[in-house]
Amino acid sequence: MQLTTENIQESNSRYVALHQKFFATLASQLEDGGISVEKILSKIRSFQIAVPSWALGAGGTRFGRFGIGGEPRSLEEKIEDIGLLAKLTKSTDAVSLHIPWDIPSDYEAIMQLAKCHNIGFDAVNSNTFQDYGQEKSYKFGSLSHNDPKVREQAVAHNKQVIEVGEKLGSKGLTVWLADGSNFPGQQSFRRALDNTFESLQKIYASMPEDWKLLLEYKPYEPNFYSTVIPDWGTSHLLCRQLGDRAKVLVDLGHHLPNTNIEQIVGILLGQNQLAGFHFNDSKFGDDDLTTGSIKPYQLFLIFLELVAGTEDGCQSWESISWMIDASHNTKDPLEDLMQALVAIKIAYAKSLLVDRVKLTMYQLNGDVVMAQEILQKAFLTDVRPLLKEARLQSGGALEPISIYRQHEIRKQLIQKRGENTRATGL
Ligand code: LRH
Ligand code: MN
Ligand code: MN
Repeated sequence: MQLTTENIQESNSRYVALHQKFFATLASQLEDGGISVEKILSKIRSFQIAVPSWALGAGGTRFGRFGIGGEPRSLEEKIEDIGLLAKLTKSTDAVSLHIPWDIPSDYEAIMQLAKCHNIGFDAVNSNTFQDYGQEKSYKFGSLSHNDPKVREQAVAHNKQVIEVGEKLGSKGLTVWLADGSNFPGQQSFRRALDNTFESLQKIYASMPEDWKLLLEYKPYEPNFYSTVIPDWGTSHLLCRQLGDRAKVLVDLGHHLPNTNIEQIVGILLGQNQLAGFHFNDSKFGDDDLTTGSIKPYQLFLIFLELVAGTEDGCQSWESISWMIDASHNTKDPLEDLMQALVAIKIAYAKSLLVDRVKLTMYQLNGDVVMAQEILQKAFLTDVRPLLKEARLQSGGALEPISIYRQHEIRKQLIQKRGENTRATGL
């Protein structure tokens, strides 16, 4: 299963004439409006979003799982899948590993393979939300557990994850805690948080100097009454006490319905406290739906905060980590990831079109209508020709999903790996 550069060129040749027509029209419109298309293209080209190792197989719900066939059977095959995404989309250059799901058996070999596919290693993720044969159970928590022995085990696991990441060249540890309680009275909120802080301190202390700790929050699930780190405020509180290299990770699905996520992003960025993102979309909760499939306007507003905050010097663009965190019950994960990568870049490109000088002027003048008009003008621009041009310039596919289907990649994967393979993950 290899798509060659020639395959991509052949596919592109079918679409390029039409693309050039659309691109030329948009480019001249934008240039007339004083926007440098080349600057925007270069930003779109260089923006890369990591893919998590657990997004390459079919996810499931507690009611069941429907395999898609040809799912990667090993870390090697996961990297091959991401390599294909990278080749077609030119929008991802890293994998985020989850330990113990993805412990490499041969580090040299795995790094060599990743290099061949132009893939690096993003932040590593620890797992203290499942029992996978470790001595003590995480049924009643991990870093927050009442039993110091369980806490020690969970801290030791995180240290081991750091060691794995160090060998691969990762520069960050992502911690998501499932810890919490299912019923009132089950847990002391304060004791649980104090224990968590103490555990995190030990983990933070064992991180290399050039690493960052990305601390996730989530209001509920798998615990349904309370979660030890339920919101960005609690995550931020812990990060502030831990030190400069601990920052808040925003997973878009980890909010209660209607939360103003763009405001959270703006505030965190303003305080230099934003570690990065887990992109997905959500209708009700942590639905892990394709990024941009439900609330594309919200995603645009989030990117506007990011562009504004970084342009204003609150935090550098490079200091923020970008990753997709989604799970697919009904779609081919590779197609879904292609859709997500496009949706993220669409939101980014649109946010770059916002005339921030005028926006600030209207804000200062209290002109609510015109401020909104500025946002609408950018949001309603069809920026897809810009994304296509950026992909074309980088050697990617003009129509990634079409070429994937034309070459029947999933069918090939099923032939090679089997109908009933199951990727490790959620
Ligand atoms: C928690 C979460 C977290 C990861 C992943 C597997 O809901 O989003 O970011 O560990 O799931
Ligand atoms: Mn997440
Ligand atoms: Mn999640």
